[in-house]
Amino acid sequence: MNQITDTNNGQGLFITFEGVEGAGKTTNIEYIAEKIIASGHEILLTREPGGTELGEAIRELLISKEFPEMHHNTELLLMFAARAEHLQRKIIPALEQGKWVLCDRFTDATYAYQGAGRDIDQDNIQILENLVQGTLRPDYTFLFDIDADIGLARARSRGETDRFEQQHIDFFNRVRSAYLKMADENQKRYRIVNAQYDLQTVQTQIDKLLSQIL
Ligand code: Z5A
Repeated sequence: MNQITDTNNGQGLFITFEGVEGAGKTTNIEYIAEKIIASGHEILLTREPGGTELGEAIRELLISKEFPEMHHNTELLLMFAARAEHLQRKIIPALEQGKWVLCDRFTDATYAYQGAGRDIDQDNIQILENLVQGTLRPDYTFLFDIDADIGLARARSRGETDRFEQQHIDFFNRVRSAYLKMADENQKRYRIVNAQYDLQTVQTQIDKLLSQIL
């Protein structure tokens, strides 16, 4: 049987978190998870690339500086290989059990990083999206929007950088613009958080946006 579900038929919600590096996704996803649990829902908190044993191994290949010259198509295919595993083993089963799936990055990251960042044709990304996901798409996407400069400075202040974080600022400016364009084109799905402020101000925005969903 084809394990790709055409739609999110369970009662769970599929929520993804996007933005340039250092925007605060990882920090705030925990905060959001606590709020959703407190409102009585079971959750699966996960991330991409990764989320399964195989996916995490693929993640290591992708972010490692061991392969600085990885071909862009290889990068694209590895992202979707990890995603196929993640969907079949974790995301779809959780949604079918009625859980809310909170995923730190998903396919919009592919459109932003491999599409706008690496200049891979969107149509080719869409072919892989349809192959791997069927018609399953996130119900909501929180975009943590921040100047790429500020986000990168935050990310780099943590210490060692990964293969992506070594890209030129122009790359991250293209990524940010691609996210803002997707948000504009998918206004029902997207919720934009201005991530430039201090954490408390960011979380006040999140509370407001979450109250529309919970
Ligand atoms: N990637 C891709 O190319 N294509 C794809 O399809 C997918 C991914 C799915 C790994 O992802 C890489 O994979 C990623 C894109 C690529 N590129 N890189 N690098 P990742 O999600 O693991 O990596 P990341 O986005 O770089 O994570 P990050 O740097 O940890 O960013 P973040 O999660 O948005 O930020 P954070 O960890 O919550 O916060 C960063 C620091 O800022 C931290 O020290 C916080 O304490 C601090 N922080 C957070 N919020 C604030 C506020 N409001 N004020 C001040 N300081 C703050």
